[in-house]
Order: sequence, then structure tokens, then C-alpha cells
Amino acid sequence: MFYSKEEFKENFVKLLEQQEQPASPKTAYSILAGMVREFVQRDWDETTYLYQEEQRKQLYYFSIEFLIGRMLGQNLVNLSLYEMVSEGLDELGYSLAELEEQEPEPGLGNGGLGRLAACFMDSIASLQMPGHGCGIRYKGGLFSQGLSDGFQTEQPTDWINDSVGWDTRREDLALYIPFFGKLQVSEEGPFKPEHKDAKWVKAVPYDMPIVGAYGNTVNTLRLWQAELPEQQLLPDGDIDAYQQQVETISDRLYPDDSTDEGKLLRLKQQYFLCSASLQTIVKNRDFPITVLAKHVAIQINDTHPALAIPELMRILLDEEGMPWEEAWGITTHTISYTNHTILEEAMEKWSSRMLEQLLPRVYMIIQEIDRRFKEKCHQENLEPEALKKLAIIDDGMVKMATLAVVGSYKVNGVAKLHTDILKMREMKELNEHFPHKFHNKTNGITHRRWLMKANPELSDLISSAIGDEWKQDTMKLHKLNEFTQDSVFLGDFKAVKQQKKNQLADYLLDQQTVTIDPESIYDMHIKRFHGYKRQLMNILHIQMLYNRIKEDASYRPHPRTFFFAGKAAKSYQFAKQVIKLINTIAEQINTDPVARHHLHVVFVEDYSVSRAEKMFPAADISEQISTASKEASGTGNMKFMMNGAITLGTFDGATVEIIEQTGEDNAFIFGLSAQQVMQFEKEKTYHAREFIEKDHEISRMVSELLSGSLSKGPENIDFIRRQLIDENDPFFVLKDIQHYARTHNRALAEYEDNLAWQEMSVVNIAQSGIFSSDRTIRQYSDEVWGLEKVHSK
Ligand code: DL6
Repeated sequence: MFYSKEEFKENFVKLLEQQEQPASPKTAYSILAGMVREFVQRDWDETTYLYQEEQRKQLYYFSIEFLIGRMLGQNLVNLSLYEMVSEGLDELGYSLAELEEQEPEPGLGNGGLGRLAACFMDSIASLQMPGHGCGIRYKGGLFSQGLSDGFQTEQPTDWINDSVGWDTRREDLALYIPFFGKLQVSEEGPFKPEHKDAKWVKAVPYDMPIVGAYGNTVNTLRLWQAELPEQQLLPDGDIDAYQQQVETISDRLYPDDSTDEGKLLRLKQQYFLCSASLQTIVKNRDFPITVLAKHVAIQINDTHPALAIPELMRILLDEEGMPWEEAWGITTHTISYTNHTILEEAMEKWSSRMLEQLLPRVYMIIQEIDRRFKEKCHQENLEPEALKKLAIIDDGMVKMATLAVVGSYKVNGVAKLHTDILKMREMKELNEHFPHKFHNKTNGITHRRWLMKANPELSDLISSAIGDEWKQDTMKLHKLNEFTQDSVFLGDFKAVKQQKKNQLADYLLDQQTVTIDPESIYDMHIKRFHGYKRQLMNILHIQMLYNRIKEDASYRPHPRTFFFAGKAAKSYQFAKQVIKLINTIAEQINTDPVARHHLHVVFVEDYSVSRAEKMFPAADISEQISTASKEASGTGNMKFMMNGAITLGTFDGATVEIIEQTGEDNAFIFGLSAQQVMQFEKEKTYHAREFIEKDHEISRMVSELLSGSLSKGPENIDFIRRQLIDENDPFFVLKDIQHYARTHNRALAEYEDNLAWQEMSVVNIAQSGIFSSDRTIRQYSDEVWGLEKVHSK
């Protein structure tokens, strides 16, 4: 333990001296992380004890992803120890920033949904609420991305072997999960199916402390690891092969599910998470099972943990011996569901055959849920089309979103527009059937990581102007509105922004040997690669700018650096080709003797939480250019806003609400509205070819693209060609690109007026408080979970 700088230094040095000399930064990191881990242990034990003592309702957040990022720095911030430790280390000749870089980063998520789960964990603990995460301890997180000749490369990661161990193995809490086998039902006595010849997997929990700020609450993130069970549960045959099969369950995040084998593994992961987490909740309770819903709330983060519904039913029916109606009542008062996407391809469906083979009893329960629900719907005299939509099992497939809605007491979308689309289109029939289930909870981000930790310079500046209260209540950031005309404050803000831009330039010089002009406008498009996120439109627009510079000697715009960062899913060829296209266009522009003074394209490799922390604070422009109606919410948009970047985007997802906060004068909005997109989709009246034929600039750029000259070979753009031409440009790139170009021009002109730009930035920060995940969590707690704050001291 350490309560002062001197005490910290003394302890640190003592531990350091026990190591080989000179101690490497890695060793120094491990020592420091170990000290912090020990520091939080007492509060963690106390929080756990208090939860048991006070018998308060507990939330369990089930998520297949938790993109938590590095822990050391964030824990120090939340413990209010960051500055003290940083100074202490400085005095000992170490740099805290350098030690933080030694921490292996657990990539236990792909993007938005996983990072949201991590922000929620931070907010729940910081609001001193009893809420815990349940996930999987993937040995290899998301692949690490590299570039080879402009193509994405993928290398496996291994954060566990390299880690200091923030998590603790809890062998005492291990459980067993059955897969495959068959059901045996005895002819006599009550219906009681027995699961025979199952293949057993041992689930071992690893608990990670989630350190809340401002108090002493330390909640738990429980990550399950799959292991070989003990002798008596082993199947006959080759044990080594079985061990390998078992361990693959927690081996990789999101196995490639383009094959049946991949699908089966993914389904195993989902059941493994749900069964292990539910078994622990039920087993370790100290209240009668009949009042489960009073003591426990379970939030399922998208449909990946939707098997929690039939699994809880199984436990209540088979293990607790309850009648169906009672079990159903408890289940549907305990579980609630968040939807994160309306994209057809992301709506999970599992083959009935596969489910039945892998989880015979669970499938039987799903069939019964479906049968009973169909029976109810039939009584409503609905049209056959509506009945089909309401079916859980349809055409040999189980629709997980429908199962999730039917089995939950509340269902939410993640931004107002997204929830409206769910209610009015994607889940219209379900919403009509359950009019009180659907509600909106606009996402949020933890300002403790995305502002206080990522941008201490800006945090200090804000506090110097309006005091510190905003850290506990981000709505207090509103007070910054009084400073939007204050030239001294605006000047200070500009200096901070410049500092962050310089830091990023230094970092990228060091990491990727790219030289960036810190005086240029930093324009950033950082997120997963996907057709609807329209990285393609961005790079094609850049090519149009390049053409203009080459053709028009009077066109010499203010220097801009266009940053791209993000990963493409391994099997998503279109997205991978967009990455290649960006890199070849970048090469052409960055080496052009004239253009390179005005445009610079940088692809930041291996986007991760820690890289994001360096990028958001340095941005001037936040690219939020998804096809309207397609982005459920977005959370990068909020991270940019909180750091004073100006949104250049479409009216989509939570960007709509960002603009509601800032006003259109403090953002740059363009493009089709969600209504228009949906209209075009319905009426099929959009014809991309017209834009190619009629617009000279588009025509030129598209023929360059299709010739393969921008991508070093036509074979490198065949998926892009297919989407843009054969599939008639489903994301309206060519429809929106000219409006996008004009909007960029507007932004550029505005940037020339320095003061006006700083003013817009400050308005953005001042209005960003509502996007703290603390607000989101309060809303979930008040309107869905019913948690109470627990004072841990
Ligand atoms: O809700 C978090 C995040 C949203 O901000 C993004 O708009 C959305 O794309 C993302 N969804 C996923 C996809 N997962 N599934 N299914 O990450 O969720």
C-alpha cells in the first residue's frame, strides 16, 4: 500500500531491488501493476462483502466482447493516483507513460459493442452500483493488424502469456458445461429429461477488478476460460484431441463463422458464456430462486448471449423443478436485451439442426417458447406475413433477435434514430405485440478514459476554467459555454490541441516512421472497416481532391492529413480491398511533389484502444459519414466531440443527437437522410450509373478506379467494383459524394477563421456531457435494472 509519493517510491524501489539489475521497463511495469493490483484488493474484497451483506440487487452484463483496453493507467486515474505515481516515477528516473506502453493489450472485442461494454463497466463502478461483467477469456484477442504492400495482414495475439495478471483464477468457482449427447425422458413420472452422453467442458472463471472512481467500489469482470474437465467427466477416446477441442472454445475471439465448423464453435462460445454465468448466479445466491428477478438483472449485449433465455428456463425447470409458467415469469422479468444493429447480415440466425445436436435440451426449450408464442400470436388474427416475422423458428433457423425480444422484459436500441427504426421497421410486429417493451438508451462513453486519461492537458484546462465538478457530473461541462467568446481561453484550447497533434505526430514517427505536418488539419476516420461506414467514399473524395490539384494550378488548399485506422474482418474481402485502395492512393499522393504539400493520407496500423487514446484528442475533424440509417449509434463520434473535434457527417445514429446538442452551426452535415435512404431502398429508384454518366468528376474518378490504376491492379478492386457497379452502390457513395465534397470545402473555409473554429470546438466540448456513459448507466439503472447505489465506505 502507498498513500504518499514517498511511500510509493520506497515500496517501488524495494521491489525493484529484488529484480535483476538494471530492471527493464517491462519489469518496472510488472512491479507497478502488481502494486496497484494489491492496492485495490482490499476495496475489492470489501465491495464483494458489502454486496452480500446488503443483499442489493445485482446486475450482470453478459457480453461476448469486453474491449477493456489497458488497465494500469486507467486504474491509477480512477484511484486519483496518476499524478502522484507519475511524479514519483519521474524522480526515480522512470516514465509512467513508457511503463504503460509495456502493458499487453487485451483485444477482447471487435469494435463498438465491446468497447461500450467496457465503458459501462467503468461507469457502473464509478457510480457505485452493483454491476458485473460476464464474458470469455479469449486466449488470443482480435488479430494484430499489419500492412504488407498496402494489404492488411493478420497476426495472432497472445495477451495472456505476456500479462502481469490483472485477473485472478478462481478454481473454487469452476463449473461444468454439457454439449452434444441425447435426451432421455422416462415414460413414467413427471416429465424430466435427462441429458445422456454429454461432452463436458470445464469453465474456470478469471476475475478482474473494475475500479470505480471517486469511491471505493471495485466490481468484477468475470471472464470464463474453457478447460479439460476432471477424469470422471472425460469421454472415451483420444484425450489430447478432446483437450484441443475444448480449449478452442476460449481460444479466439469470433472465430471465422463462414464455415459450419466456425459456426459451431461460435455457438459453443455463446452457450459456454451463458451457462457458466447463469449457473454461478443461481448457485451462489442467498435468496429463494422464486425471487430471482428481485435480486438479479441480466442485460444481454446483443443476441450473442440470447441463449441465456432458454438456459435460465432449463435451470428453473430441470434443476429447480418449477412449472413452465413460473419459470417463464421469472426469466422474462430478469433478462433484458440491447440491440446494436439492424444490418441484415448481423442479425444472428442459428440452424435448428445444429442447435439441436449441440444443445438438445436447450433447443427443446426454444421450440416450446416458439410454440407458445405462436399460439398467442395466432389468437390475434394476424396476416401470415406478420406471423412469419414473429416466428422464433422459421425455415429451419432460430432467429436470435426474436427469441431475445420474446424472452426479455425490456428491449432497447442504442440511439433515438436506431430505436425508432427498430420499432417502425425491423421489429415493427414485435413492437406492436409488446408495445411497452421497447425503449431507447443512447450510448455513452466514459469520460474518465476518453477525456481525463487520454487528454489530461484538456482536462486541466477545463478544470482551470470551470472547476473540477464536471468530472463527477459531466453536465457541468455546460459551463464552458461561457468561454466560447473568451479569446484567452480559446487560445489556450488551441495550444492544447496543438500539443496533442504534436504528440501524435511524434508517436507515429516513432511507430510507423511517417512524418506528419502538425500544422495540417487532422481529419480522422477511425472505426472498423465496413461498406456502410463508407471509408470508400472518403478515399474516393481524396482522389478527387488530388485530381483537382493536378488539374487546377490555382487550387492549393490548406494542408490536410487524412487519417484512417481500423481493422477489416478477416473474411470481409470488400473491406480489405478498401484498405489496399487507401494505401495505394496514399502512396501516390504522399510522394507527389505538389499534392503532398496539401494532402497527406496516413493509415494508422493496428487500431486499438490505446492507439485510439492517442488519436481522438488530436483530431480537428471527426468523419462520421455512414449511410444514414445504418449506424446504430457510433461512439467514436462522442469521443471526438468530447475532445473538441468538429463532426463532419451524416444524420445517422447518435450523430443526430450530437447535432441536436451542438446545433447545425457547430458541425458540418451532409447527405441523404435516413428517411430518404429507406425510401430509395423501398422503391428501388436509385441508379448509381446515372451519377457515373452525368457527373464528369465522378465519371473520371470511377474509371480510374475500375481501370485498377488506383489499386495497382484491377484484381485488387473486384469486390469494390461488384458493390459499386453490379450491386448498384447499396451505400449511396456516388449519390452522396459531391455533397460530401462541398461540405469539406465549407469546413476548410471555416478552418481559416481560427477563432470561429476554436469556438465551435469549445461548444462541442461544452455540449458533450450528455454523452458520458454515466448518464446512460443512470438511465438503464432507473428504467431497466432498478439498481441502488451502494456506499462502499
Ligand atoms: O452500441 C455500440 C455499437 C454502436 O455504437 C455501433 O453503431 C454498432 O455498429 C455496434 N455494433 C456492433 C455489431 N455487433 N453486433 N451485432 O458492434 O454497436
